[in-house]
Amino acid sequence: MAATRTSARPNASKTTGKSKGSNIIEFTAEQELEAYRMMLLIRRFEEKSGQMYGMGLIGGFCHLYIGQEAVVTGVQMSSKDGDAIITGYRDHGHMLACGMDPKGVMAELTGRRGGLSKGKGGSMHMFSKEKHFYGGHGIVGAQVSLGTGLAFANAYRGNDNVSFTYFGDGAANQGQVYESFNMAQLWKLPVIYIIENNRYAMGTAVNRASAQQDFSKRGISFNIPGEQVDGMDVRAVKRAADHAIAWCREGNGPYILEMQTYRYRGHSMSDPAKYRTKEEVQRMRDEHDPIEQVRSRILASNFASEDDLKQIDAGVRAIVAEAAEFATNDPEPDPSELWTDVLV
Ligand SMILES: Cc1ncc(C[n+]2csc(CCOP(=O)(O)OP(=O)(O)O)c2C)c(N)n1
Ligand SMILES: [Mg+2]
Repeated sequence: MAATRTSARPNASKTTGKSKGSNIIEFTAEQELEAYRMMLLIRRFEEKSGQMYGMGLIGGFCHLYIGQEAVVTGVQMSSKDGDAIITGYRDHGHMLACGMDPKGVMAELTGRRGGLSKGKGGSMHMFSKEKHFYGGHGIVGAQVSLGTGLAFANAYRGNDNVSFTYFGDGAANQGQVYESFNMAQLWKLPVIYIIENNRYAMGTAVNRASAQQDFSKRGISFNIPGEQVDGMDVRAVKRAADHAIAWCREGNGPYILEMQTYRYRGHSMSDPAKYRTKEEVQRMRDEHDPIEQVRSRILASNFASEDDLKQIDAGVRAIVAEAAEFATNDPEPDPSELWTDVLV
C-alpha cells in the first residue's frame, strides 16, 4: 500500500503563515529571502511577458506561471547540481528557478538570436544542458515519459541525481503517464513526479475530468508513494521535496508530489475565463498568495525591513527590464538558420 499523506488544501483553509503541524518547517532568514526573491523574479518576469505579448512582441503560445511560483521555487531550493528538470509548456518559472539567464529566456519568447533556442523554439521549447533543463514540451503529458528516461539515464550512470518531472492535473490523465509509472517503479528509477494541480486543464475543472481527484494516489497500483502538498506555501513544498528527494537518492524508486496550486491568469494568452468566477481568483490571491505569505513572514520576523524588500524589488525589476530591453532590440535570426538544428 502506498504511503499517502494529506495536508490542508489551499482552498479549504486560510493560510495564516503559521506552522501547520509537521508539514511545515520554518525557514531561516536566508531561506525566506531566497524564496521571496526567486518568486518575485518569476512573477515580474511573467507580468512583463504578458505585457510584451499584448504589444505584439511575442507571437505564438505563451502560458504564464503567475500564482504557481512557490512550487518550482521550493523544489529547486531542495535540489542539487546535476538534478534533471523537465516540464510542459508553462515553463518560464522553471527555467528562471534553475538559473537560466532571464535575457535568454525573454529573447526566446520574442524569437531573437540571443534566445536560448536561437529564437527558433519560442515559449514552449527551451533547453539548457548546463542547468540540466530538458524543456519545455507542448504535447500534454509527453514530458512524463521523457522525465522517466532522464531518471533511467541517471540510474544507468550510477550517480545519485534525480529527475524532477513536472506535469499538470490534466496531463495526469494521459495514458503514457501510467506506462511511465510502471517502468519507474519496476526499475526503481529516481524520478519525482510533480503534479502541479492548478485545478484546471484549459477550461476544464478537475472534478469534471478526473475520477480520482487525489493525485497523490495516482501511483497506488504501482506502489509509488505520494503526498498532497500545499503548493502555495513554499516551506511546505520544500519540506515535501526534501523527503521525496531523500527517498529517491536512497534508491527507493519514484515518488509522487501533488502540489495544490492555482494559476491566476488564463490558460494561455486568449482565455474566455468563463469556467471560474472572478471571486474565486481574488480569494486565492487574497488568502493564499505565495509571495505575500513569505513577505509577511519576513516582516513579522524582522528578517528584513520594508526598505530591504523594496531594494530586492528594485533589483528584480532591473533584471526583468534588462531582459525585456535585450529581447526587444536583439536581431531576429538570420534566414539561413532555417536549415540549422534540423533533424532529418
Ligand atoms: C496531447 C495533447 N492533447 C491536448 C493538447 C491541448 N492542450 C494544451 S494544454 C491542455 C490542458 C492541460 O492542462 P494541465 O495538464 O492541467 O496543465 P496546465 O495548463 O493547467 O498547467 C490541453 C488539453 C495538447 N497540447 N496535447
Ligand atoms: Mg492544470
